[in-house]
Amino acid sequence: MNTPFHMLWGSASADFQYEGGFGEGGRGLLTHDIVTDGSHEVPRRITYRMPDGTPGWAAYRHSLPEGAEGCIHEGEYYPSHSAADFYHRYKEDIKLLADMGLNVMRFGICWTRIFPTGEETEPNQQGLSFYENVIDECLKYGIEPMITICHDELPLHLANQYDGWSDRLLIDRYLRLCRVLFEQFGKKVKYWLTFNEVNVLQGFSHLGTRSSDAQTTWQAIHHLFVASAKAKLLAKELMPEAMMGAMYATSPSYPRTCHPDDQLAWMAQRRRLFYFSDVMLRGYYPSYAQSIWDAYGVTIRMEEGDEEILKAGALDFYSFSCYRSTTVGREDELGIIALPFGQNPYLKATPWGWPIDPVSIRYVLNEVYDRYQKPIFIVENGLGEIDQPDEEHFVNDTYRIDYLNDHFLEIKKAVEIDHVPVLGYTMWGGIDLVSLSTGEMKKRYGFVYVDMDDKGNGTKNRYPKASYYWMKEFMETNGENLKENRGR
Ligand code: BGP
Repeated sequence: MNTPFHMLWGSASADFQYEGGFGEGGRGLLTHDIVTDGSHEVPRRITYRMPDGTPGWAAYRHSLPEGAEGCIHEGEYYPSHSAADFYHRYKEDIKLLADMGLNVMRFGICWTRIFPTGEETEPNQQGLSFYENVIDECLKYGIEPMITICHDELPLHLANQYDGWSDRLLIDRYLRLCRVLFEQFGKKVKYWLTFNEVNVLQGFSHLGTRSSDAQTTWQAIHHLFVASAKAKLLAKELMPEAMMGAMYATSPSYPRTCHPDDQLAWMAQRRRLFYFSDVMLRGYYPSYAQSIWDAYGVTIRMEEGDEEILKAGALDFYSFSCYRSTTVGREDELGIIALPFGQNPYLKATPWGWPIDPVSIRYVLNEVYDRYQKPIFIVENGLGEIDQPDEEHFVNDTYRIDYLNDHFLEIKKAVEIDHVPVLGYTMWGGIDLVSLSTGEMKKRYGFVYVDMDDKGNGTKNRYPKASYYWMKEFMETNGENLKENRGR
């Protein structure tokens, strides 16, 4: 492949942060459609009503009270409803990516465009046509489409009706979606991700469960594992050439000090993270799993055949997000699956407090390859910053160029010095989109500025930033424009 470091390069997005087109083309309600906007001061919230009709709000990533049903409240702003309007602008956006010379585009399927409640037995043809058009548009420019089957979301009906992934029936509903996608797009799409950031699933908006107690959470995760393994088996039957992976949040952590107990705390934290990929890539629960279940008093209910399915359905490649690094020490409470978030005095941080650590990406690539010896796809990385456009809407984002330059150099070292097989890199939100954690538009990642504010006001017109032209040059010169120590 004649591309920098012989890899694919592109952009990544999630449907509910990017697509919009709410209520169009037969699309049903998603769990993320009931998540409001947020900011530094006002965190995102999920809206619900109690059986007697009383409205309520819960903090995003927390569980809902017993009996509550997620729903939309009049007068609230829900960013997923319009997002960055990819639904209407996909041709323009894909052309912008193609003109940069990019050759892969990762996007998430909106489950409720295909099955509006998740219960239907026949797919919604309008939803399928939309994604077919997106895929064809990519292929027209030689861009490899990469699909995330489920990016953190659920049809709202499945969350309300079955308490999300706590019910094993979700495996069947998810496989219905997989079968339709594989049959419809299997000849055109090679790279598939069964789930996004599997290891940070928690609360109503991710696992879709009302309760976030340990038993419910770990059991729901087991259902996800079985669903992913079954999806892999189905994929091999319907599209033998496909490469199946899942995505894990894999920002590294470092022991806070060289105190031996900090080292042990670090090991426990890494195990909490790799618990997910150990099962999904090796095909069985690691021996340390029992110690985690014991610590929480959890018993995983497995059905006959689950272990064989996990084994046979081990995934083909590892993919991950890596934005920042953290530190971990003996005083940290690990929580069920939460990542600790200690600051590192050696690193600068973004306005959102995310430490900038280019070396971390080389570290993760090596750590993961040592563990699994399977190829790796970097599917999320990038800098969330406050961009200041001039009167022509041009953003001179030199800070983003520094960030990318320094990360790309570390990827190059991982590939060329450490010999890690890296399949590709997709930067998060190549066209600006809504932030997942805060619901803000002002936390921007893109090469392309989208004229829109935190409440969805603006033309939504697209304007290439300085980083757009830098990335284009990176592709054209085969990475020759990288500079040592640019952002240090
Ligand atoms: C990951 C998610 C993405 C994305 C990204 C950046 O966790 O998979 O959906 O949004 O992080 O996070 P944020 O949008 O909160 O800045």
